[in-house]
Amino acid sequence: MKTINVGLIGCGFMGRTHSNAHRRLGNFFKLEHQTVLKAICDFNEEKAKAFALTWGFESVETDWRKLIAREDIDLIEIAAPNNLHAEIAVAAAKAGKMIICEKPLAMDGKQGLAMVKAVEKAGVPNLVSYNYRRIPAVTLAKNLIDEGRLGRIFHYRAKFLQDWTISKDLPQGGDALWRLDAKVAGSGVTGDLLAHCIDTALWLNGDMDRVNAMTETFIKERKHNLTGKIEKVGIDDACAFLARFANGSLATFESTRYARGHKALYTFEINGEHASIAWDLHDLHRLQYFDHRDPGILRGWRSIHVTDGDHPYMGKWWVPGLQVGYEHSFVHQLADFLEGLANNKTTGPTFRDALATQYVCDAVLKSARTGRWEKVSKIRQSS
Ligand code: SOE
Repeated sequence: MKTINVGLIGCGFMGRTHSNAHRRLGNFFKLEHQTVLKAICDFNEEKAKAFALTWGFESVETDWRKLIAREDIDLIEIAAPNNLHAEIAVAAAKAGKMIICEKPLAMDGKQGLAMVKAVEKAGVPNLVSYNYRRIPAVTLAKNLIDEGRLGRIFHYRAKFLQDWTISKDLPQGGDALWRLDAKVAGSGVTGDLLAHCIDTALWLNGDMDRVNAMTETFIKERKHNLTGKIEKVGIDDACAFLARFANGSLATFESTRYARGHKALYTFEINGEHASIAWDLHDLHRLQYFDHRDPGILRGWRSIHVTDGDHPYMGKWWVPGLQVGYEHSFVHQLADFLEGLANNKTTGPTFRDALATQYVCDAVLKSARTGRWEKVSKIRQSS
């Protein structure tokens, strides 16, 4: 068995999802490679030490440059805030490290392109953590579409709704709330939530050509945790956009952190000539499927409980009927990445694939500013 030594940067929520994936992986997936949690890196040493104890990292670093310079590290995982992704990834690529980077790839397409060039020049395996692709029901949707069961696609509809920033007393910036600080996050719901919807959509439905968007910042000023001052809010609290795909289908996307009652309601529905599918993160182990070719008296929406051994990934877990959850999507992502290494196959979404998502986000934010339809810059997909 080959060993891959992991250096993880960032011990927030995403650092936990990545660490948990490494801990679960070997117990459930028989792979050629095994990963070792070699080092955790965070500028806050106390936090990093506590994290190392909880998750079993062998060592602690407080400077990501030192981590990248270590010869005993093979894979760098970037779970740090968005404004650090590019600098870390480019340095890691130059040092010849494999990279798994949290989403969104970068602050904007320009940074993203530099990252793609760096990993491709270095020839290092790379992956961006758009984890929802690896929910078994979503992978099943991909398989059904690729088999042609839906026929020509007419409509794609996606939403990602949350409600955690409604209070005007919530500050912006700092450790837990950097997602509200435009200088650190790049954008609001567009990069944080719609990026997930866009990644899934490009994967399931192909290239997007044009978008027409509107955004809103409902609370214009918030106290900044780092300066203690009331500062302008630069992120989009809500975003809705129309899109046209290259395959001729029409789409609507919506995301907000102001949908009272919704915590992480990611949903999509796709309507094709023969069949439709729908999925809902709050009921993530089910795929809704309607097939017009069923005999008339039996025609109706089926709710497929995606827990059978022949459903994607499910043969690795428990027994039919018993479901898995959010955290398993990170285990699946890691398993696919390592399987790709073993078989010399590229596993998406690569940096190049994630740049396509970044370009859609850029076009969405541009359209919200100009009030016009905007073209999406093109990049060749790798998967
Ligand atoms: C934000 O609340 C967030 O944690 C995103 O950053 C994640 O990417 C998403 O999966 C859940 O919501």
